[in-house]
Amino acid sequence: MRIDIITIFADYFAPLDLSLIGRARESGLLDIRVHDLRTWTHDRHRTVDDTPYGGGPGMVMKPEPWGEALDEVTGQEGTDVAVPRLVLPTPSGVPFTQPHAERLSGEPWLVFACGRYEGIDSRFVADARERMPVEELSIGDYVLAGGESATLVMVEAVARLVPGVLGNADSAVQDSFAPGAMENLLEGAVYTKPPVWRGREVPPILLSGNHGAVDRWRRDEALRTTARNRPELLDEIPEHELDRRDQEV
Ligand code: 6GU
Repeated sequence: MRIDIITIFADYFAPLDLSLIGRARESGLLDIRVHDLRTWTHDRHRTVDDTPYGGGPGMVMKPEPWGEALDEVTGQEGTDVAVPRLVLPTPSGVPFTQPHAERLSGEPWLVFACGRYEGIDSRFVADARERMPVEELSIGDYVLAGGESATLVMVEAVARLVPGVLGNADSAVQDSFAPGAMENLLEGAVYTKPPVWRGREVPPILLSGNHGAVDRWRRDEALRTTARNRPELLDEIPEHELDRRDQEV
């Protein structure tokens, strides 16, 4: 998968050299390219923003550098598809959730355009929509100073679902929010060695070797964690996915 990121803060993306994503880049599974928007300015001050028409506080990003940046980045060789999908991180976007991450992980080419200030001139978005699919996505109901940290979040959520990126092919299967039997349940408590730590024992069932009992215990734990932290998620579970034991938890 190829991912291009256009930003005025290229240094913000240094974490993409690390860990899971860093290794996937080295192995060639991910081709991530970070571009400085100011490359496509032509004035001495490399200006990317201006005051908003209609007045009001803050600054708006100018359309010209963004238009040129997208033209050049999308005109580059590197994938077997003609056009990428453009992702615009914005607090006014559609909420980004695990189904988005799954769908985007199957795309061959994504471009993230990181706006700052009060956003990018809307004509840039309208112009891009004529040539490629565009999604405005928000990572939650709070306001960040710019799209960079949101892009890091989305790139990580997407990249770990690209086949081969996770070491253990199964480890995405049991995630909270992953599709499957525990869909819509949060993962419950987990334990490792030692069996007793500061007087606290690991729940004996996990040491029993009884896989059926362990599965049942994990599901009960997931139900309890969900009821405590995200009770509204329990209402979304279809009746036929709940069994008698679930109702008792
Ligand atoms: Cl994607 N961008 C910004 N600036 N703020 C946000 C966001 C994105 N998602 C939530 N808040």
